[in-house]
Amino acid sequence: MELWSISATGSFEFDALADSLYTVVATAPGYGTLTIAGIRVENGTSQNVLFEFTGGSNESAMPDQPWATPLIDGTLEDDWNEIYNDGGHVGLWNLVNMDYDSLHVSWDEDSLYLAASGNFAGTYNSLNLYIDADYGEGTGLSDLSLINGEDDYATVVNRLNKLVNFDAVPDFGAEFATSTWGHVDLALSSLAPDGTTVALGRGAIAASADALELSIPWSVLYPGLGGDGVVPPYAQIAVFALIGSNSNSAMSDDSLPIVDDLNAPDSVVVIPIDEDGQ
Ligand SMILES: [Ca+2]
Ligand SMILES: [Ca+2]
Ligand SMILES: [Ca+2]
Repeated sequence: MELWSISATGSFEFDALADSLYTVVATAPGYGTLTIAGIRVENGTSQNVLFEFTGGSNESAMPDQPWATPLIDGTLEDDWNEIYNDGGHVGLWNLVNMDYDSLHVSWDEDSLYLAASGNFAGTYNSLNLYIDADYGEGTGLSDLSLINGEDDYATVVNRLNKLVNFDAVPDFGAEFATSTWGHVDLALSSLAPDGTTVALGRGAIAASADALELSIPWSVLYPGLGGDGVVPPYAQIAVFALIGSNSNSAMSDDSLPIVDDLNAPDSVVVIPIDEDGQ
């Protein structure tokens, strides 16, 4: 048997079959089994037999390519993949008071890893990241004003910015967020569509004067899939990052990605996780 293709549309060729009647049984992950009987091979003639899988679909897939397992320690090593760079854009709060440069991603079979680089030496502001686990579905929180919390910097939830509405990016809705303070007070929270937050105990997060690094296990990102490093077919993650202040009611105009209107961003950084659906 010669394997010609295993793509969405492909073919198999069986060579040198003796004259006979054949039955072919075919399966595809997530679909039913097809049995085609009565295929007659006679006098060396060739036959085309069409398999058409219908109904059903894959429920889970593997991330396309495990890249690396970065050390989450606040130092950006060279095993990250840069996915967005703001081209040297400096916000109105200038470099002394925190400024993002770039966003980086990696993953392995266990976790998704995200990092931001920049000038994070200032101690009066916070690094906010909003993470959409299923970009394209429009699920999650899109109006950050719904997040509960006081207008101060005492907790992650209080620091999460409340000024941004993602209505202009209808595919985006955040399921997770973090907000740092002083490079030490930082944690990941889940976000519900109504603004409810829950602190997450799993994953790692670290920050320094020039990098923020974090990990989220796939099992936390996609609890409905039961773990084991699986993701939804064609999964895309999206991220929006901003510099917040010592209250949740002010922010720098230096974000990832850079947008015209920080209160109503019209773009986010989209990260394809699975492109082959399996
Ligand atoms: Ca590191
Ligand atoms: Ca910048
Ligand atoms: Ca979402």
